Amino acid sequence: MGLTLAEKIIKNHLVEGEMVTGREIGIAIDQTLTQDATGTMAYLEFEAMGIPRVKTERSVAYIDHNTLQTGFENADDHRYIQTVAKKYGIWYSRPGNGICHQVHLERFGIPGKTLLGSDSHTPTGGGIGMLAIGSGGLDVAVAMGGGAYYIEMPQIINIELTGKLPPWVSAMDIILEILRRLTVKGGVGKIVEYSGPALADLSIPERATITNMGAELGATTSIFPSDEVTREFLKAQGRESDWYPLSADPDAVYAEKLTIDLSGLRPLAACPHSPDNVHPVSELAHIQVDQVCIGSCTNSSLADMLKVAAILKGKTIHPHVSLAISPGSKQVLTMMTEMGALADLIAAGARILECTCGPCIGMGFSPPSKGVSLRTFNRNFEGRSGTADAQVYLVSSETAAVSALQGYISDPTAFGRAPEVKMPASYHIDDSMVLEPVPPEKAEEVQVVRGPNIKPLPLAEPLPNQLEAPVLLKVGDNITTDHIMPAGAKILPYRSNIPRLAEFCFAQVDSGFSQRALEAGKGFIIGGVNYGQGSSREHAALVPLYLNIKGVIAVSFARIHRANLINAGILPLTFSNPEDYHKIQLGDQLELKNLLQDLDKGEEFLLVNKTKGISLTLKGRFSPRQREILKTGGLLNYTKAKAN
Ligand code: MIC
Ligand code: SF4
Repeated sequence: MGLTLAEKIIKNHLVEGEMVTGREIGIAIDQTLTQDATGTMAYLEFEAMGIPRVKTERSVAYIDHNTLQTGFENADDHRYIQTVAKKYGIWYSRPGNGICHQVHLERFGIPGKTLLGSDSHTPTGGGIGMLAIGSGGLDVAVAMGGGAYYIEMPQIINIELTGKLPPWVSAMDIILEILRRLTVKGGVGKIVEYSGPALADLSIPERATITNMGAELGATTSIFPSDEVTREFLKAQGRESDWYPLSADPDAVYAEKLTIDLSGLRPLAACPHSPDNVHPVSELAHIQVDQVCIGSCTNSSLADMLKVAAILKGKTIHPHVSLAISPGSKQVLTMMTEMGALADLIAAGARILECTCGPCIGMGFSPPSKGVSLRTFNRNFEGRSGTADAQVYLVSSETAAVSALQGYISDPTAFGRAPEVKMPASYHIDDSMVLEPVPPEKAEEVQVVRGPNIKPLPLAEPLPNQLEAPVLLKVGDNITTDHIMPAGAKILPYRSNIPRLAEFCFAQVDSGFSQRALEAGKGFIIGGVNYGQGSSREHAALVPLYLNIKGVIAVSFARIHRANLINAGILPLTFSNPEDYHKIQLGDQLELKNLLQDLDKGEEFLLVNKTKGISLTLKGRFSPRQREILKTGGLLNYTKAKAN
């Protein structure tokens, strides 16, 4: 029986377990990436492990998220990351060099390699045939130390792309169509593998848009074959020697198969407040637009910028629209400058932002009250833009640019001839903004500089056998990590200061939660379906840990967040019968009587709701390794205990 593309890479990197769907496997990690909003924590964790140097082939620390620097906090974190990187063997991509996923694709990604990143959009690397996975910072720290990365062997599903994209329809519309069909839970426990005749016409930036936003499906990762298109891209990046051909065997077996005829696609938009709330742009044409943002790790390539510039050239954006453009990298910005596109954008009225995440994570450029914001980004969760009542729509660069001119959400197919942009045969290559670490023998000389905002890590305690605690919060379905631990310009400066960050935990959902939890001293959270979807931020587990949360009981969990809870020593359990969700209320006193025995015995846990006088069965499918992690009090304690 033949192998799928993902199975081939997993097989080559398998260090533990069997490639049987649902079983835990350990894979060796070749490359890691961090960004600054998760990086400080990841490097503090790496330092705590006491390993003198990273053991990966390449680890890169990017500064791209927290760049507003409205106080000393972000700048201190950057300096900490710069010094820690220099000392421990990590390449440091300076602020200004670009968004981690864009730069990694351009300069470091290699087909067939594994990449683990402390950012949920790490699967962007799947665009060039890497097995690129997002995780919490602690998993990245362990991988930097040479440890394997553990996941449940995903199902591999195939999406075959046929036909040809019509004019004005783009890769963003392909992934929006997939989100429309599969929803934000459709990819959970799965790897999405792309194939089909249409791939010959899909450039690497287009493929990367699709793999990037595969994160919104909840997928473990998404991957394209490494073919001639990949070779051309790497050649244009001066890295043809990194190319390696990779594809699935012709007789590979997939768990599911879906075919999408690109010829039938139309411009689409994800409407507020979920990336899977997808509708044709033509049906939204009456909606007036207040702001348009073009960029983010989803659509900030040179091709995007050139297309937008061609659409705006010689025109001025609509009087009631504010347009922000954040190019994905220094390479993109340099080339759009050299090619004249930047001047066209400025002339049309665009506000040029840094090559960073910017508005995507609420780092500035928040919309006005009740404002409609059209963004080429990947997430439109409520409040994420920094404006609680903003209405955010996710669209392609083409739809965004045309709408910026019209002042209304506009279907670009009604806008005349689509722009044709020709990509250069070679990109502008200048890696001078990526700093090399010192050789191991010089590491002693490097002083790691810590600012006053960097506070110690919270550490979990081993699980007790009897756990009695009240329900401190009950939430509904599809709770995102942006609900649990909001981002944005006001809160992000405290990513390395858990006690301060804790004040904002669940702030939009229940402003009293944080104080209540601190006072209670221990407690449970009750969640619905897909609890913890969205980002990889381990702060959404570390802060609840600091706030004494011992367990989260939900109908189901998103993959990365569940792993982060276990890593933090917090018990994630699900209801055996989803209807039991209704049998627990805020304030109920819950008891897990034989926790350790239940944990060792199997998958069932007995929960007594003392307030209601009823018993329920809960489920927790844990691998032997995860049981040990929970018993030892989190992955950091477990890793240290193992090393000793
Ligand atoms: C995001 O898009 O939500 C982020 C900000 O990039 C996060 C990481 C973080 O919270 O720092 C992610 O996607 O993992
Ligand atoms: Fe940055 Fe937005 Fe991409 Fe997250 S999704 S890495 S915040 S650009």
